[in-house]
Amino acid sequence: MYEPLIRAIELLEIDNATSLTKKYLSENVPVVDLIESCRIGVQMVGKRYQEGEYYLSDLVMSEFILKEITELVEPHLPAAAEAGGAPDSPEIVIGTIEGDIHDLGKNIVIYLLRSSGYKVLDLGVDVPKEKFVEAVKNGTRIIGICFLMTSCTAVVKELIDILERENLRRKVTVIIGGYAADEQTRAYVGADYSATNTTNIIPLFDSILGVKRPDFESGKR
Ligand code: B12
Repeated sequence: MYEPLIRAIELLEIDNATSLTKKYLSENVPVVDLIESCRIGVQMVGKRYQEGEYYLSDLVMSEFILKEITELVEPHLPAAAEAGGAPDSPEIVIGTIEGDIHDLGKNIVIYLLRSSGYKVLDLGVDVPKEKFVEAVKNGTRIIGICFLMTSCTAVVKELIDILERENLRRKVTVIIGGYAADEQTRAYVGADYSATNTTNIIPLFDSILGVKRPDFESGKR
């Protein structure tokens, strides 16, 4: 990972963070590693906020920095056609669960999936669980549920319980992602997979959908 970038984000040094990003992009570093460094940097901001050192305005600043960086990185993601990934893949439905409005990570996941050839429907933020259930009824084989607020764990569990009750659970692969979606939570809510960092996202979807992609194995992206 890129320590100077992690540190610049942690210290909310926007100019430093964007110029480091430009430098790394000009050196053709793997985009996924760059984004993962941003995730770690912003996580450090969250830690300082939790410890009372940073304020809400600092969280907002980290959001701003991450948006600037995403704009710089986006043109460096391959177009879906070049990625040669999964042209016949089923549509993946992703949203941030009700009660949660965090979407930076979700949006990054969607960029990465689309640029790897996957079809993704973005349900947005604060999405009622019924919307996910409806998507499964409409034939979606994969749903991705984003949540960073631990208070949303119960809602995600309720959603998966509804899928069980309505005999829909076996028809769909459920992936949870975001700060609150660790392995322990995955086991508790009854999801199939959890994804809390950038590097394993595309390999995870590729393995679920049986897509072989030599680029990732060679670390090119
Ligand atoms: C930026 C930020 C904000 C921004 C959000 C901007 C936005 N548009 O998203 C703002 C300022 C608006 C905000 C608001 C709040 N926040 Co906030 N926020 C953060 C912060 C610092 C970073 C989140 C982030 O964007 N990370 C960067 C991205 C890239 O990482 P990521 O989301 O984890 O996503 C990656 C992976 O997890 C994964 N992934 C994510 N989603 C998905 C989905 C799928 C399907 C898959 C496969 C993978 C995947 O891939 C991504 C790429 O790497 C976190 C700290 C943290 N540790 O997460 C706190 C944090 C999440 N916030 C927190 C809090 C408390 C709040 C507020 C309640 C504050 C307040 N008092 O109002 C409100 C929440 C309102 C609400 N109801 O949702 C707490 C939550 C505590 C908890 N345990 O519940 C945290 C953890 C800070 C802390 N340590 O206290 N926040």
